[in-house]
Amino acid sequence: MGAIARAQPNIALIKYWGKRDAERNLPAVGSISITLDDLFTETSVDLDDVTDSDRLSVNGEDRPDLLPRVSACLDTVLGADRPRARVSSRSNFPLAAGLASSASSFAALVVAAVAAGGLNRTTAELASLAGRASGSAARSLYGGFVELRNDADGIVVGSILDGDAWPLRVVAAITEPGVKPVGSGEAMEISRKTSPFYARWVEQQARDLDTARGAIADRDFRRLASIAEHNCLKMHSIMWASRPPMVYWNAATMRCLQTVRKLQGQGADVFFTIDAGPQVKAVCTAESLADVEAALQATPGVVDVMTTGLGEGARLEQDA
Ligand code: 2P0
Repeated sequence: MGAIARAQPNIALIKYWGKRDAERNLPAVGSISITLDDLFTETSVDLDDVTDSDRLSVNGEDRPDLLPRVSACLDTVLGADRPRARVSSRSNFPLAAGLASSASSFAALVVAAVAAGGLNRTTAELASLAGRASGSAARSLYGGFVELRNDADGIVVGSILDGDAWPLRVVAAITEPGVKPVGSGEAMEISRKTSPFYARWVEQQARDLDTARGAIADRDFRRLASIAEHNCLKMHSIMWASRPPMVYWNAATMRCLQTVRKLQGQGADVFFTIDAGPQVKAVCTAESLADVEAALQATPGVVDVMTTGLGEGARLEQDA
């Protein structure tokens, strides 16, 4: 039995940073994201192979180093007595560089694994399963604007607005395509244990979520821009003040922020957000897109620019 699924990454506007339960991978805070369109991960899971161990290939290369997390996810989805699996995954954007590749990878993996195992799961159940593997992956089960909330037992995820209802654009400025030095799961734990700002971050998150939710409901770009930039810079401040400090930015990251500030000064509807990596994502309206793309392309140190709109949630492509 085999299945193929496709999922897109998502970019958090109000960020997930920190875990309340590392064992179950439950986030300490809620988050709000947008699911992207043109970037994707496609994953096939085959359970027919008569092998005694799982196998994983990523973009055509065997990756035994990434296998433990994938096998653990398959155990969660299919049970520990499941057949061994051959997993093959392909993404059309740089991996592990702060472009949310774990979100699209684990969302696609869970959808494909459930189908390959002949199981039926609701989208909410799929989101919880994906969240066990990678917190941000839970959000990639849904399209458009997505909120992940904490509840007593786990997480509740859902779409809060269709992408079509407010078709924003995202321009990702790649400043360094290499793999990041510290993975975000580990970095979150260092932040939780050592950053003097961490407790305040957790305390203030509900307010930031309320503001962003309201701005999205009203399609108020400036209000969303202001809270998203604030929330992003707060998250990075936690990391800068951790011990050891974690600074994901490089000189070009900073130059991109200056580019965005300059565009805002010229009246463009654009704001920046940065995840656990040096890339800058500029979120903008369709009217401002051409100016944003041109300005980021011309920013020294930017090696590539990728533009996308908002897309749909993870889905099954083929079930055999
Ligand atoms: C986010 N990030 O909300 C935040 C902002 C990065 C910065 O979620 O440990 O790979 O696998 O649950 O989902 C990246 O962390 O972390 C992330 P795990 P994940 O998008």
